[in-house]
Amino acid sequence: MKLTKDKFKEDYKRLLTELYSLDIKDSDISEQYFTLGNLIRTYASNDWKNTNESYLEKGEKQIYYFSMEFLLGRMLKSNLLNLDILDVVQKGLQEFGIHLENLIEFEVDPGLGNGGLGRLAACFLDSMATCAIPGHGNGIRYKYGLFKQKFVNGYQVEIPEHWLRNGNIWEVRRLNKAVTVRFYGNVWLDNSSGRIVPHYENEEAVLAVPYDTPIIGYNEQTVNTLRLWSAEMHPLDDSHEYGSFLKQQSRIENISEVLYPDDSYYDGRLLRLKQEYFFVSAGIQSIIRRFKKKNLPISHLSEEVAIHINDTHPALCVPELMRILLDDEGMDWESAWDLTIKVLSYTNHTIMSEALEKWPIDMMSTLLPRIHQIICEIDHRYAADMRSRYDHHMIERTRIIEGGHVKMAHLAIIGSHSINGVAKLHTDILKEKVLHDFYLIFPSKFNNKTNGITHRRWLLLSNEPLRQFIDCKIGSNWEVNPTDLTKLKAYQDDEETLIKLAQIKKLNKQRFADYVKRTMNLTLNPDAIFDVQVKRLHAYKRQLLNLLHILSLYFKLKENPNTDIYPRVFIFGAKAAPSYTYAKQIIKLINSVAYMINHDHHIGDKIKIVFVENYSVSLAERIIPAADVSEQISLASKEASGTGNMKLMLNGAVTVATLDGANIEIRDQVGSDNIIIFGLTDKEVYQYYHDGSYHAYDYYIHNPILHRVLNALIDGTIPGVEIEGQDIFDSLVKYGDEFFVLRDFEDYRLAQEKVDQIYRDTLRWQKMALLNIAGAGVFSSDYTVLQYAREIWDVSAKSTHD
Ligand code: 4GP
Repeated sequence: MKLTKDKFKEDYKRLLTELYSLDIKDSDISEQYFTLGNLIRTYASNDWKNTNESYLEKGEKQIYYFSMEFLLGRMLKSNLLNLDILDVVQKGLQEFGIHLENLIEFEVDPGLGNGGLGRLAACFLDSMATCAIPGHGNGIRYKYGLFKQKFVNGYQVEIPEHWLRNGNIWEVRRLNKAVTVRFYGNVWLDNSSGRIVPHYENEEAVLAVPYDTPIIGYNEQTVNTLRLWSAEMHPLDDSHEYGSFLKQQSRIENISEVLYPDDSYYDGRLLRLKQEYFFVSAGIQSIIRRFKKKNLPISHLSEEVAIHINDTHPALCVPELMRILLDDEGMDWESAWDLTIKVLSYTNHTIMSEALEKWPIDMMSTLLPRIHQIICEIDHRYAADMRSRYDHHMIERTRIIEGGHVKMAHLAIIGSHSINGVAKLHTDILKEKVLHDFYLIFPSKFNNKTNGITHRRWLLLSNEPLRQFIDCKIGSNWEVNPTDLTKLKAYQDDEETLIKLAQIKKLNKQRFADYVKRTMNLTLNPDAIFDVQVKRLHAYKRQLLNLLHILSLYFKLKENPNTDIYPRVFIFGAKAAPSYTYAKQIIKLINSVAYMINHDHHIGDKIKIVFVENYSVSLAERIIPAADVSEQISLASKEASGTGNMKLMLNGAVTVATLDGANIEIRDQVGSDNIIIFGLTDKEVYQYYHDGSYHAYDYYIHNPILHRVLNALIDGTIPGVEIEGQDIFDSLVKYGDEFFVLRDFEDYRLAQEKVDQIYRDTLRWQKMALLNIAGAGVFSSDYTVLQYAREIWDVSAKSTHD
C-alpha cells in the first residue's frame, strides 16, 4: 500500500490518543504495540473487505484448509512486510523514539501447533494470499496453545501458555456468524415423508463462535481469512440453575481450551474427538451458509468449494458433509457421496503408526450418533462395492470400521478425490508400503506435493543482512520469484562474494551468541561451527545420534587434549509431547551432557552445547540465520518431508542428511558436492525389516568408539542420568534400536569429520553455502500452493509467478 512516513505518524499519534487518551511520550510498550496493531488492521481492512466482496462477485472457487494446527508465529512484522510498509513504519516510529524491534518482541508468539504440520499450514496461508488464491484456514481458537517448556534440573516441565491473556489484536470476533454444533443424544430416522429425516433428542448444543484473522498477501490486494472457532455455552441452553450452569459452561468451553488434551486417559481422548468434530462441523456449516448466498443448486458445490483435510484430524469432514447434504439438503445418497468426494482432498503427513488415528466405535456412537450412522453406511457401501473386485482380506484391511475402531485415514482416503504425500520419497512409500492396498484400489487419487516454506518469513523477515546481500548481487526479483535465486550461482567462485557471505553468517552468529549470553549466560565463540538440530523431539528424528557423536568428540578430546577439532557449538531446540516419556528422557540426557561438557574447563571453546528452552517459531527465526550446519538425520523413510531442512538451506546452512523426506530433493537441487549424505537408504531399512537381520548389539560390541560412548550412559560418567541413561542404553543395545541409531553411527561420525575438514577451507564452505541458498527457491511454498491449486483444488490463481 502507499503510505508516507508523515501520514503514518499522523495516524499513529491520533489513534494512540483515541485509544488511550495519552501522548506518545506517556505511553508504555503495550499501548504502543496495540496502537500499531490496530492501525495495521485498519490499513488492511479495506483490502480484506474488497477481497471478500470480489470473491463473491466474481464467483471464484473458495479453498478451505482444515487443520487442527496453525503455527503462525508473530504477525506484526510479517503484516508490515506484506503490506509493504515495514520501512516507513520503522522510520516513523523511530522519530517518536520508539524502536519497532521492541514492539515486535513484545508480541506473544501464538503456539497453536506442535511442529511441521502446523507450520506448513501457516506457510500455506501466507502463500495462498500472496498468490491470490482464494484460500482460507479453518481451525480451533485454543485458549492455551502448546505448553511453554521450562528446564528444571534438566527435565522438561510444561507450563500452560495463556497466549490470549492480553488480548489478540489480529482477530475479530464474529458472534453473528456463530453456528450450533451438536453432541450426544439420540437420533431417530423418520422416512414417513419418503425422504429420511433425522430427529434428535437430548443432544448437547454448543455454540461455535468464529474469530477471524486477516491473512495479508504480499501483493497489495489479497487479504484472506483464517477462521478459528471457540466453544461457548449456547444461548438457548438456559435450563440450568446457577451451580450446574457454571459446570456446564466450563465443560463446553473446555472444547476449545487446549491443543492436544492429554490422551493418556479416556476423557482426554474423548475431548480430542470432540474438538475434531467441533471445528469440522462449524467450518462446513459456515461454508455452506456462504455458498447459499449465491443461490445456486447444492449440486454445484464442488465447482464453488474445495475443502482440504490436513492430516487425519479433520477427516470427519467426510461424514459431516454427507450429513448436511443428506439431512439438510435432502440429496440422495449417491449424489451426496459423489459430491463429497469431489469437494474433499487429503494430505498425509507421517507414516508413524501412532499418528494414524483411530477412534473406538463406542466413543463415536455415543458422542456423535448421527455421524456414527453415516460412517457405518459409508463403510458398509464401500465393502459391498469392493466385493466384486477384491478378496475378503483386501476389503478387511482397507475398510473404515475394523476391530471396533473407526480408522480416520481410511475414512479420509475413501472420501476424498486426492491423497497426497509431502515429498517424493514419502509419496512413494505411501504408494508402495503404507497405503499400498489403497493405491491398488484408487491409483489415480495418489499424487505428490513436496512441502514448501514461505521465503518471506524465513528470509526476508528473519535475515535482513542476507536479504540485502542477495538484492545487491542479483536484484530483488527473487523476492517475488524465488527460483531467481539460482542467479547466485554465477558468484560461486567469486572470492569477494564468498567472503562477504561468511561475514554475514558471522554477524548472525554473533547476534545469536548475544541472545544466548543474555538468556542463558553462556558464552559462545562466533568463529566456531554453529551446528543446529531444531525440531520436535522424537526418537525417529534421532537427536540421540547427534548426542552420541558429541560424546564421541568429547571423549576423544579427553583422551588427547591436543586433538585437532574445529570448535563447534551444537544447538538443540525441541519440545517433547508431555506423555512421551522416552523423548523426555532424551531431553534430560542432552541437558546433562551439555552441563558436563560446558563446565569442563579442559574442553573450553572446542565444544559447547546449547539447548534452547521453549523452541518456537520466533526462536527459529533467531537460530536459523545463524546456522552453519543443518542436522537432518532421521532414519531414512521416517521423516515425511521436513521443512526445517528447507529453511536452513535458504539461510546458507549446509545439510548433514540421511536420504529421507525432502533431503533427497534438496540434494537434487544442490548436487552431491554441496550436501553431506550418510546412512542407510529407505530400501536398506526395509530390507532389514524384511529379513530381521539387524542386531544392534553387534555394533555396540564391535565399534570401540560406540562402546565407550554407550557405556558412558550407564557407568556414572554423566552425572544425574542414572535412570535415563540406563533406559536409553537398553533401548539401543538390548531392545533392538528401533531407529537404527547404532547402525548409522559410524557413517554419521565420518560425515561429521568431513564437516570439520571442509569448514576449515572458508571459500569451499561458503561456496557450498551459496549454492544452497541458490537452490532453495524451488522450495518456496508459493510454488507448492500453486501446484495444489491447479492439480488438486482445480482453481486458477492470478499468480505473480506465472
Ligand atoms: C510433519 C512431518 O513429520 C514432517 O516431515 C513434515 O514436513 C510436516 O509434517 C509437514 O508436512 N508431521 C507432523 C505431525 O508435524 O504432527 O504428524
